[in-house]
Amino acid sequence: MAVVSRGFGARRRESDARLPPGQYLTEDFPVLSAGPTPRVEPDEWRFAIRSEVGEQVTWTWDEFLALPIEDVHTDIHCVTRWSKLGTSWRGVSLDTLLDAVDTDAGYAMAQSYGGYTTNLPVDELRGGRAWVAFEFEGEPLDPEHGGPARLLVPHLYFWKSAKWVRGLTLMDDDEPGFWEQNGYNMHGDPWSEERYW
Ligand SMILES: Nc1nc2c(c(=O)[nH]1)N[C@H]1C(S)=C(S)[C@@H](COP(=O)(O)O)O[C@H]1N2
Ligand SMILES: [Mo]
Repeated sequence: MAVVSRGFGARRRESDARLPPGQYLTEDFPVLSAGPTPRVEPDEWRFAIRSEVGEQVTWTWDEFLALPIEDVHTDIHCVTRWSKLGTSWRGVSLDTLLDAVDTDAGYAMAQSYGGYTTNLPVDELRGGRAWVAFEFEGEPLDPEHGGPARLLVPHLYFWKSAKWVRGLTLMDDDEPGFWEQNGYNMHGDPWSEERYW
């Protein structure tokens, strides 16, 4: 009995340390979408990065899958206060994608099929911290969770991880995306509870 409760206590302390302030743990994977789920066939899918001077680089689905693919194990945190620990994804690093573009832009607007947008500092997309993910727990990403591909920026609140992402527009000046226009934070760090303005 003592061993069991000590083990449980140790596990709880470990997960508590990984839980940002004001968050609770969930084992589920809630679906949070502002509108209907767009259906995008892989042969219609494109991912495009447009630089601040209007130069554009575009990948088809096959070109995208030919890029270096990374396995990602990470915790995710939604501003509605659920966190999910130890999720597994596969995707292409934003470092790889941004290297294809000549840019000094400080900000990016992620654009999704269906019209969703969210803004992020370009620095937050670099350094092995952001991906365009197309697999979750070893399976193709469900349409409800953003399949065929979504942004994955797990060190920021999950609204920054645009589902059904179709590209980035790079910008010299920051501009608010969909939720940011409605009061969500321009940055969104869960560890300092940057939830709203
Ligand atoms: N295109 C799009 N991406 C989106 C959203 C959305 O409504 N549309 N919701 C965001 C929010 S608020 C969260 S918490 C996560 C939810 O992802 P999930 O549905 O896979 O849990 O997606 C984010 N990305
Ligand atoms: Mo969210």
